[in-house]
Amino acid sequence: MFDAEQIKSDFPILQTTMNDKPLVYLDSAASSQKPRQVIEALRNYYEMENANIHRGIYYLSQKATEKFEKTRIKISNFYNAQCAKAIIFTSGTTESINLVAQSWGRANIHKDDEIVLSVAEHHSNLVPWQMLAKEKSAKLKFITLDDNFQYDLSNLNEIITERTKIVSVSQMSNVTGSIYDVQTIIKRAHEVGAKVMLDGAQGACHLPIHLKNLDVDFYAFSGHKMLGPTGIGILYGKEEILETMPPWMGGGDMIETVGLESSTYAALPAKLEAGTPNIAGVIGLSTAIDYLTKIGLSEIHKHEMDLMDYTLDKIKEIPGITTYLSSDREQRSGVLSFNMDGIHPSDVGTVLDEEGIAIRVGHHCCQPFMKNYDIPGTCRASFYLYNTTEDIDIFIESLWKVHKLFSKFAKVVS
Ligand code: 7TS
Repeated sequence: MFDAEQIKSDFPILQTTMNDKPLVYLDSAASSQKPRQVIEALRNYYEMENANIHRGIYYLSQKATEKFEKTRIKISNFYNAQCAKAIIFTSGTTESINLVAQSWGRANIHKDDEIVLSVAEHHSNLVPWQMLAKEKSAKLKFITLDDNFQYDLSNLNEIITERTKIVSVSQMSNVTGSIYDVQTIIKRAHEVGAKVMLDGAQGACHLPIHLKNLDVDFYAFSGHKMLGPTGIGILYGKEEILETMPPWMGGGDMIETVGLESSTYAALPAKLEAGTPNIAGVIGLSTAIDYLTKIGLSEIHKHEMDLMDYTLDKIKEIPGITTYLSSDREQRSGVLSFNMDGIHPSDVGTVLDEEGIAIRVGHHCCQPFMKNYDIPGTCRASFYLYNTTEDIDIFIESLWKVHKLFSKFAKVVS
């Protein structure tokens, strides 16, 4: 039985206050909070087990190495990946995408080749490809959005063609929470021999994922959005593709033999993991996955959908609210972007902050998305497993306060 109150009690920060009000945290799309279990795992590692990995002959180093490598297997199983070797530790989604653009991209993208993205991408899945396209004189093409905040796939065969080398799109929007039909995109890309990378920064923490069934070539995500520490992320790649990729960064751990003039490289996954990795981050992420496994990603998604239904029911009573949301319930998640008529998103965020409510306002690192809809930004409330209907009640009550405050102000100035 899913019990959000019980879950919430595992998160120390959610027992604290912000501006002297109980904290209502509605910004999990930016970063999730961490349960006591994850914090304890980090503390235990630093207090009892801290050592570098893959190099020590002594007990502590071997223990740290074992925990580190077991986590790779755990992640592989949790997301139904091809194999543990296909899981590469990075610092986050951003680094994972840059790794693919710089390693696979530099080796495989040439003049006039086409890279397909969407207009809804986070800057992390836009800028690395712009840099590559500039370097290689390649062309960027974009999937647009329809009126329902979904990818417009009506002209997909014209966008993804024989010239396309890679398609890199997000699985779930961090602005609208839209769950996209990525299966159709993957199928079309593979028809023309292109690779597909999915930005799973939002998908990996909210949706049950079966990487093998998805048949995706690369998948990137961040530990900090799924109850884990900051600075740890994953790049999944099909083993046969990762095998062909040149190393991106050079250094310790990624070599087989080193001479003064040249070196040979280690096998996967070490080839793509130069230097001392974020060992504590991996150990914390391992505990985060245990926590998510215990609750279940399907249950978490269902809870977020229920919270969304509850919120939509109440928010529509407030005059002048515009929401940016797919009309089909099945294509939504626990992210709600909205604007209040005549009130700047920053003003909404400031009043909510005073009420102890954390939301994000602005462009959410998706400036082209905002340009597409000709808006300066949105207010965004995003839910996770620890949010309760009581959080939503406080949020809605505070939006009413914003509405009353600014309608009074409008009367004074008119
Ligand atoms: N892609 C998507 C879809 C994201 O939502 C984010 C972070 C990233 C990539 C980058 O992840 P990072 O962990 O490498 O930084 N999104 C947000 C957000 O919506 N608000 O703050 C960060």
